[in-house]
Amino acid sequence: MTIEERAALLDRATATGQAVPQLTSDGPMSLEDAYAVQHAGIALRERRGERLAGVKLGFTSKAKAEQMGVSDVIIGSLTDRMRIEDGGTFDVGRGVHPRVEPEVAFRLGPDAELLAVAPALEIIDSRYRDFRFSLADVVADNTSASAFVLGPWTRIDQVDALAVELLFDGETVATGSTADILGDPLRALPAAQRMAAEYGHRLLDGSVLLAGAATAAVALKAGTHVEARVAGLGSVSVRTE
Ligand code: OOG
Repeated sequence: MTIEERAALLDRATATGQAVPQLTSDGPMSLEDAYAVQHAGIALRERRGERLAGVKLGFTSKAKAEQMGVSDVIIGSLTDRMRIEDGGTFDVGRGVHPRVEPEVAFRLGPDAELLAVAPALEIIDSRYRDFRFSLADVVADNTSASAFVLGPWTRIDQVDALAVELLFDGETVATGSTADILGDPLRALPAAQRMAAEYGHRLLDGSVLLAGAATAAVALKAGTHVEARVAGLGSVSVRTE
């Protein structure tokens, strides 16, 4: 399969909610090719009118890396259509097998500097069967990006040891600390800059950087009030249907 054919396969899986076999089940794929597939998939979205809204990092925490058995930090793209308003709804039935993670988000300025920080929810949804993949597979699949929700923005100060909690209908389902994200989520910026330069992502003025999960991801089902609380930053929520 060409790069474009691989991107189209994953794009269709996203649209239909039908999982596909891992791309590497046919043989190995280089990280370069995997990022080429990711960019080709974003190009398909842009042709449909979606606009780049930012970037996300994956596997910045040990909990996530251990959950998925993959340890290198990866970068993916976010578009405006992936954004859900705080308190908005997410349709679980349109996904393959969506999961949610509590995160922190940064807003970037004109020189890719950090302007503000917010509590965030990221909904990830691997397009691969059984939510299983190699590093190259998940990179090609735009790092499982599906949707994201941003809470209120705060000026950045120190965000290195804030308690993070994920709640379903008011019950705690996962806890962690922002220290679990690269030791300090502020390290997400140099990490993103390095990876963006290496793999061809753009850190645009006013865009969002999702720093990666502070906990393992938790499977979503319909009819749940999902909330992330980050001490000192406040909370952000979404309702699933
Ligand atoms: C890949 C995305 C991981 C994170 O925050 O670590 C990620 C996946 O686990 O499907 O977004």
